[in-house]
Order: sequence, then structure tokens, then C-alpha cells
Amino acid sequence: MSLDGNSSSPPQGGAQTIAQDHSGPCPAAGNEVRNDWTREEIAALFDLPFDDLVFQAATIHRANHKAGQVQLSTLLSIKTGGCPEDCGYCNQSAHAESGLKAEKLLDVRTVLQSAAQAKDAGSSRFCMGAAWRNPKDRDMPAIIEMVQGVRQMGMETCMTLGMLTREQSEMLAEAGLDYYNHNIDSSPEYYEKVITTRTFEDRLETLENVRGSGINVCSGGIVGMGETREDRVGFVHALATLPRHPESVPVNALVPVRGTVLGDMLADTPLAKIDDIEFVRTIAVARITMPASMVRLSAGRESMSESTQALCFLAGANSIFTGDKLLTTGNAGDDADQALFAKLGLVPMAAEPRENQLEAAE
Ligand code: SAM
Ligand code: DTB
Ligand code: SF4
Repeated sequence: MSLDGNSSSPPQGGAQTIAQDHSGPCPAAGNEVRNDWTREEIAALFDLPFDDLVFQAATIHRANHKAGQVQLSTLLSIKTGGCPEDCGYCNQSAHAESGLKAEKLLDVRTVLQSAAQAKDAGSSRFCMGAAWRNPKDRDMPAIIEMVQGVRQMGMETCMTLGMLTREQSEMLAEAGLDYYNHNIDSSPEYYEKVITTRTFEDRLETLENVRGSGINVCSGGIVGMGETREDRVGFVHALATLPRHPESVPVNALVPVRGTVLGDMLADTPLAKIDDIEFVRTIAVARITMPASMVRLSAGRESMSESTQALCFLAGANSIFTGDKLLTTGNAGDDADQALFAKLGLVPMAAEPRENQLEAAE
């Protein structure tokens, strides 16, 4: 569909058409899922007058999702700190001087207790994150028990454990894992400036392994790391041109932590903080280019005004992290979120666990 009701007109590629003619049909306002977006088209969306961009994103959102419904996920760090990777934003990197104490992998019982609490608080998905470059084979049995246990509670499961081999992906798929989170983080060009211990291609390879094993893909990134608009264009472009769009696209605003390269940069140059309107634009462009995906308003909500969050929901964000904590840093918290949902008339979405492949095969 398009805004003038002309359902047959395909999205057009010309950046100039999009940028110059605001009065006519919205060239990209289709239900059609495209994987052939060009950087020029995406840049032209970013360049739209803000109202036009948000209107177009909201229209696409309503054509593809139930307006006003927001999916709630809760995070737990199952293995904190001491990570060998050098991601410039991350306080869990052993290269950072954030003072975070490295811990061992939590035991299965502790993880399941946290999941039960998250369920009681209304969360439909439980996301378990580990500060690893990749899981070791000896970690897999405990990881599998965690997935199975959380699933048995009727929650959707998500894990983010670093790079995965195809074999490990298959093991997680068999255990019934619903989603695997693995972010591309930024444009391919900016990625190299933020992380040197693994490549953008390494990230894509894991995404391929996850996709190939039938697990839903959750992949997004961080804005506000000092990247340019062009990098944000490249970031969305990389996701929107994957052979299949990620089912879930987390857009994080950098949580600046002292002792990390980027946290210190932001503390020393406050003007580098991402502008709220530019953040909403990123959400809107993600929504337009990946119409069927869930777009998650992820880290950074704690320091975001209610109005900015409301604009993000209007622009197509339909998923958030709940609770007082993300992995290691603070989050908005359940009370603040309940108040915000009541004010905006938003309601939580129900859980829909992926068909357990083992059950399906029986
Ligand atoms: N170690 C695994 C990995 O990197 O894939 C999983 C955990 S890692 C903490 C998951 C994601 O959290 C990162 O890819 C990054 O996008 C996000 N993240 C980490 N630190 C952040 C920060 N300070 N602000 C915003 N997002 C952050
Ligand atoms: C994602 O994109 N954001 C979440 C989740 N995936 C794992 C993590 C945000 C982490 C923020 C910093 C912290 O709390 O450690
Ligand atoms: Fe390690 Fe993940 Fe943090 Fe990078 S983002 S340092 S891989 S925990």
C-alpha cells in the first residue's frame, strides 16, 4: 500500500524522487519486503522532512504490525565481564578499564529463577547474554539446559553468546532457541574503527549459521558512537540487504560507560551524544526498510525522555527491554515503563515461542 492508496505502485529507487517530492505518494510506503535497497534510497529516507519520515514509517508500521502492541524482553547477563574482544563501547571487554569484575557462567538454577521473575513481571522473552568471543564446546550443555528450562516456562528464548559455528547453531536450534542476537553494530566502515579483534564478515558468518539452522535472527547495532549520518545509512543498508531481514532489529543508543573508549569520548565531548531526532530517524528508516521486522528500542532508554520514546513508538519501534537492568547497566525499570505504557495506551505483546523443532519432527 502507499499513502495515496495506490497499492500497485512499487517502491521507486530514485533518491531525488523521494527527497524532492513530498506532496505525492510515498515511494517507499509499501508492504513489500525488499532486499535490494541502495544506500542512496536509504540516505534519501534519512533526508526526508521529519514529519514525512515519521508519517511514512507509522503508515508502514500499521500495515504490518498491530499498532500499540509492544513486545517485552528481559535481559540477563549469564556470564559477565572479562571478554577478550575489544569493542570500544563495551564495559565487559577486558581491554576496558571500567572496573567491572569478571564472573563465571551462572548456574542453570539461578538463570531459571531470574526467568521466572521476568515472566511474573509480564515479559514474554528472556534474553541471556554472555561476554564471550564465542561459546566453548564445554559450555554448551549448560547453555542448552537454560534454553530448555526457559522454554518450559512458556517464554520465548533468546541468547547472545558471540560467534557461533554452524554446529553450535544446530545444537541451540534443537534445544528450541527462538532467537539469536548478534549485532552488526554499525556500518562496515565504522565497525573497523570500533572493534579490531573480529571483522564485519565474521559477524555476517555467524548470522548465516544462525539463519541456516532455523533460529530467528536478531541483529541491529548502536547509534551515538561518534559515527556519521553516512554510517547510519550504511548500518541500515547492511541489515536491509541481508538475504532475509532479521526478525528482530535492536537499535541501541550508546550507553556511555567510563573506562571504555567510547564512553570516555562521550563524557569528554558531550556534544557527540546522538541527537534525539536523529535517533528517531534511525528507528523510522529501519521500520520503512524492514517492514515485517520487530524494531527494538533497546539500550539507552534510561536517559531518553518519554517524548522521545513516544516518537520512537510512533516511528515503528515495537519492542523494548524491560526491568531495572540491561546486561550490566541500568534500564528504565518496570515502574517507569508501566507508567509510560499507561500514558501512551500501549499494551504488551503475548509470547509466541517458535515451534520446537524436535516436537514438530515427532
Ligand atoms: N558478547 C556477545 C556479542 O558481542 O555478540 C554478546 C553480548 S554484547 C554485550 C551484545 C550487544 O550489546 C553488542 O553487540 C552491542 O551492540 C550491545 N552493547 C554492548 N555495550 C553497549 C553499550 N554500552 N551501549 C549500547 N549497546 C551496547
Ligand atoms: C542488544 O542489541 N542490546 C542488548 C542485547 N542486544 C543483548 C544489550 C545492551 C547492553 C547495554 C550495556 C550493558 O548493559 O551491559
Ligand atoms: Fe565482548 Fe560482546 Fe562486549 Fe564485545 S560487546 S566486548 S564481544 S561482551
